[in-house]
Amino acid sequence: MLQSDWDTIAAISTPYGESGIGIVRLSGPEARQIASKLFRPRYPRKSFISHRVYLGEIVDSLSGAVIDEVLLLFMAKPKTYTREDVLEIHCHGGYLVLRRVLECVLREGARLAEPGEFTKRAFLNGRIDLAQAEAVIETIKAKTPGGLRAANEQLRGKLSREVGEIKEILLKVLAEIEVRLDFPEEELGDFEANGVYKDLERSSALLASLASSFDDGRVLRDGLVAAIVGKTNVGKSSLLNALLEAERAIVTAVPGTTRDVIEETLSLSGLTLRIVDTAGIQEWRNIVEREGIRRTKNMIREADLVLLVVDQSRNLSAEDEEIFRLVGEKRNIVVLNKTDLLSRLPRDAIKAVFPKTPFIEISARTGEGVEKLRERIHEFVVEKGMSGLGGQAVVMEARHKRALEEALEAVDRAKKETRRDIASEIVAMEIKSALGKLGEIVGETVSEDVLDKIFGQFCIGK
Ligand SMILES: Nc1nc2c(ncn2[C@@H]2O[C@H](COP(=O)(O)OP(=O)(O)OP(=O)(O)O)[C@@H](O)[C@H]2O)c(=O)[nH]1
Ligand SMILES: [Mg+2]
Repeated sequence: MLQSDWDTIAAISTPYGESGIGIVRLSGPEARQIASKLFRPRYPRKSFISHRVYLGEIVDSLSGAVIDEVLLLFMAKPKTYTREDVLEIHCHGGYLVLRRVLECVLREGARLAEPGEFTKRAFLNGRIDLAQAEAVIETIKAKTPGGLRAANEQLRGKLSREVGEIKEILLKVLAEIEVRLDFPEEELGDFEANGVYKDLERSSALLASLASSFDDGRVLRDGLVAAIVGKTNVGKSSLLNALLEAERAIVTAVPGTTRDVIEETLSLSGLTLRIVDTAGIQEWRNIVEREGIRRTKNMIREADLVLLVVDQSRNLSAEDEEIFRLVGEKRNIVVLNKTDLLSRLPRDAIKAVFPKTPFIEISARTGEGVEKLRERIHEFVVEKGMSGLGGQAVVMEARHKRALEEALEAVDRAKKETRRDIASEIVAMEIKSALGKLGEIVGETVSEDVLDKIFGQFCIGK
């Protein structure tokens, strides 16, 4: 569709509720005309100069009533968010005011925008690619400083550039192969074939590393998860409270106090750490407890870090051992709790199970050692968080990860095939398929329903 065929869309771009300012935004060919019908400038003028702000009133064209005093910002295409004429009416941020301004705008011929339609136009008009459009959602929805930074990098085109570099390599390879397919009688030599293989190897490595950055992306966006696990009554909930410095979880001397999973967040070095307190495990044969074991197992699997709590005032029991087994190789910190009580736990017994894991002695009751534990957790968070920032782009969307993996599979199949026959239709086909997958990320080759799904996640007015 040509840009000139598009209608003018309008929406309230600020959240509903009471606020100092609220904005009604318009985009499209009629924006300027609609404004001139509704807007009465304080200082009369014939036309709007682009990227200027005007003071005046919005007047209901039916009743002639003044709705609000506003600032009007007009931005002429193409230097706008959508690359169309864009108009912003900054009025007072009351729901009724905004509603009435919007109604007037719609009456003058604008259409209510669909969710994400402004950004969709920015994409369709070529101002941003699809990965950048998705970064707009990530930016709006970011809940952690790290997630915001990663979204910002993507918005500025970091991922798109890296995908573009891989595409360049693949296009070069494809050209090489197509020459051989077109001129089978020419002797093009083995040396070239070698180059093709190397290029495929390089793109395969780049694809693999980009795809695997999705884990870092998840950490940046959602924060790290630390699960507190251990048998009943060792002081898991007490530890959660000590870390949060708040009485969040119920603590009692009765084993089995915590029944459900409790989650709280702690902010460390710009990253969010979600701490999860779990139900302790006891009496293994009991049916309910078997459910407890299953849940603990899942928690351990999903966690980035396990805080394994052991009561050092008692010797190890079968339950402790079972939990050690569940934790296995998972990254963990062993927390020996209740140091205010007499020690009955030989430290060697812990070392024997976790020779490489550091252990920290604390008393959740007196607070002794808790700061040290917090430092340990902090080190872990920093180490994890840093791996996801700087250097390579971080993949934030599951959609991108899937496309990268599929491209990788195609490249690997092509690689295998080149070993047998460099001038092969199959190699060319696989490379084309990989290029198609990469095109999906930036939106060159993407279906209408994928677009609908992506822009449907936006809020109205963005
Ligand atoms: N002396 C001493 N008692 C502690 C310490 N930490 C916890 N406790 C006590 O141990 C008991 C159990 O504490 P919780 O924090 O409820 O233990 P939990 O591991 O969450 O227990 P469940 O939820 O039942 O699995 C309570 O009576 C706490 O007061 C500590 O450092 N020293
Ligand atoms: Mg508890």
